[in-house]
Amino acid sequence: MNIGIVCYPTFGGSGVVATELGKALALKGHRVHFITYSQPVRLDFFNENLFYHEVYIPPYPLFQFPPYELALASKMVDIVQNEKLDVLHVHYAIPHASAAYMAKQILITKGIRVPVITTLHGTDITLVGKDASYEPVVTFSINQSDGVTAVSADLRRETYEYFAIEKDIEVIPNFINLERFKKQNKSHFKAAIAPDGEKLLVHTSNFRSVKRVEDVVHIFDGVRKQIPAKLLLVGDGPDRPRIEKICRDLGLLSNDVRFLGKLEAVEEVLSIADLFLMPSEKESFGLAALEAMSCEVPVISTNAGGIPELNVHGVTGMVSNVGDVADMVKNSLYVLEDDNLPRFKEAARARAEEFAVDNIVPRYEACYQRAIDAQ
Ligand code: GMT
Repeated sequence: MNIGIVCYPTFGGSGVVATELGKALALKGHRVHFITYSQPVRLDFFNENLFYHEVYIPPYPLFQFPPYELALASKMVDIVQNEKLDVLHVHYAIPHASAAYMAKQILITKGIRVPVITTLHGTDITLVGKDASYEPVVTFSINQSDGVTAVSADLRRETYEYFAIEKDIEVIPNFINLERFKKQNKSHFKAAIAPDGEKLLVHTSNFRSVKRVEDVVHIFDGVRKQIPAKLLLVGDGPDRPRIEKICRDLGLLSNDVRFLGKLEAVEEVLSIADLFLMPSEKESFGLAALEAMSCEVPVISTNAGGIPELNVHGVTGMVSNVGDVADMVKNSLYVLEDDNLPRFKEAARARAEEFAVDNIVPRYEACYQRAIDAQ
């Protein structure tokens, strides 16, 4: 197939899933055309089936808000027409689904029909999309898509609850490259970070309020009062100054809590981790937790959104109510016990294997084929 993938090119989960999907499809022989405003961060290898088309917005002083959606729709028209795309797959409803609808209508006037698949990733529904500023456009463009997928059953449920959706929504969960995300021998790194055998707790996120990074710090503080431990924080975002202040107020030194920033090779940090913390307020799936589990790291999480569809309580980690820091401290200490940790680690990897790229990607291919056949 000739497939167009539209996504955010950033570190965010939807961009990562879209890029990894494109790479996997290209390895299977499909021609994949990425359409976005800069090179996707995970588009890090060359393959004869991969193409990247940059959306350019010519600057003009009149524009207080550059019309990205129009430039994107125009680029989609161009690429569908000239590269003879069979299907357009847009990741994250806003503004990709409505831009795709516009492109599709323009293409019809040229006698070209292309099906549009929209994948809902989470905040496009649970936070941003619900807002009255966007809701009518989100509802309309989901209903106009030829195929709709959501990354968890919970996100599917929430989409039906908050929007008047007439379409079937297929659940296709996030997936993982088990070869890249596997425990590597990084003992020198571990010895440098935790020279006295301290337990290593890790969190990765975009440091937005929905991730509740302050809970990460408080959980760590509770754990280290009981056992020697260190915390590694990967990622960056608007809450970071606030989190740094909380650390200082708690008397946590830079040796106890390390801010590692936006690391590319997160699997190297996960390879030395004992526990992954995900105390999110909302989380449609929890790709970061899946990456950790694939590296044999058990997960302490909330029961928000789709997380329990991934993290099995008492097996791959433990789940608690949002904000229940005391319970997450108790659970962390339980999982970290010598008698428990090995079985949690083993179960985490085994669970991650269920989400292997080879199990999930064929479901997207089938979804494309159905939409193409229905044209
Ligand atoms: O987690 C984020 O804030 C980034 C966000 C995104 O839209 O890129 O991630 C969402 O999509 C991921 C991939 O499908 C999911 O694994 C994340 O759970 C989801 N984030 C939220 O729902 C908050």
